[in-house]
Amino acid sequence: MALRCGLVGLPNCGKSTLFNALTKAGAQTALYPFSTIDPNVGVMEVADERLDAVAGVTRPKAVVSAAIEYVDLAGLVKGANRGEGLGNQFLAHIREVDALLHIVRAFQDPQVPHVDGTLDPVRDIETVSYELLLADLETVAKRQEKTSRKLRSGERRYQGEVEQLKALEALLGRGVSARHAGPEAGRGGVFEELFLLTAKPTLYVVNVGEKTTAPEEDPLFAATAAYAKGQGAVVIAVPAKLEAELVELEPADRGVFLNELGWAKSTLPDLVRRSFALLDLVTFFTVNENELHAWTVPRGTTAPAAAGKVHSRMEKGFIRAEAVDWSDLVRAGSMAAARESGRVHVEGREYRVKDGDILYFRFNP
Ligand SMILES: Nc1nc2c(ncn2[C@@H]2O[C@H](COP(=O)(O)OP(=O)(O)OP(=O)(O)O)[C@@H](O)[C@H]2O)c(=O)[nH]1
Ligand SMILES: [Mg+2]
Repeated sequence: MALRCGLVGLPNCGKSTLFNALTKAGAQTALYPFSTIDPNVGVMEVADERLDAVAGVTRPKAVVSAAIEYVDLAGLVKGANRGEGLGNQFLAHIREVDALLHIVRAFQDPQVPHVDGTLDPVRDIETVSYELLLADLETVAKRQEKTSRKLRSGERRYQGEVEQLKALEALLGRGVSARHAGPEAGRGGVFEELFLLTAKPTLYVVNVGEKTTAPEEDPLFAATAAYAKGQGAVVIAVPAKLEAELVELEPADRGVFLNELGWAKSTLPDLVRRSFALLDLVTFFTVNENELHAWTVPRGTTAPAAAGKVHSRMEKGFIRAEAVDWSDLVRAGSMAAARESGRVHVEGREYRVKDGDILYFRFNP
């Protein structure tokens, strides 16, 4: 499982520009064969200073970072739900991602037309959300038809599903995304089978111009941030074009270029970190003399399931795991020293993997 993030937004808001910046930034050290991936999918390695620290102690021959796949989607337009623009085919692509980066335009550029004529990121968020809501309402309606048929033919157990679908329909009808569903409409039950578009964790990315070096003072960014806050959503300002230019430079020249334009640092590491946080993932590491490898799993994953990420045989034959926090290993200086100081704990099948764990799996091969 590589985490998949889809870039959505109106045409010309800067999705492809940001995509290029993200995936080229990742390509520098990437171990992934880009040529075999769909041109609209790119892999970005996740920089993780814990990996460097552990590698300093364990000296592996290779280090494999965790990765995020970014999917550059076509621009969404009004009426996508009725098949306009790329319509339904496009909506199907959104269904396949784990999370959404919803990009809105806040940059001024007379050369780049805006589909609605003016700059208004909050309006743009609502335009796109409305299309996603319509698509979800259709999904719910289709399922309602099916469920009511079953109910009529006497299968009483579908009564609960009917109630849940009604509650979901009412929620979406009020313009509320499925990810904000309360207990009666969602999670669990039929909710999980619908793969609703508005159920996906969403991060708002405001594409500010390269001149907007203090985004919090920018009225367009501030308005978007206030809107996102009202939804409990995270928002981040990114100068997409500047980031795309930055990755074309030699790493050594980037700092100077940024500082000349008044930016302290690239915004991309923060964007990547937040994409990760959005899905509530934890990272664990495996290490041997050959390789130090970072893996990501949802919070709450048990030790055998984590072992299964590494190899299915490790999950089937799981016996126990030895776990040590990465910082304890670094402080101890070696695995042997960490064991001696009692930092390594033995865990069984019920253990839930913690962020930053280094795990050694014992298994029956
Ligand atoms: N000045 C400026 N121009 C930008 C910025 N970001 C994107 N652009 C320009 O806006 C135009 C559209 O950018 P794209 O990245 O292709 O937009 P998109 O969202 O992928 O558009 P579609 O694929 O048509 O939906 C291009 O000419 C970009 O160079 C920015 O931060 N500043
Ligand atoms: Mg594009």
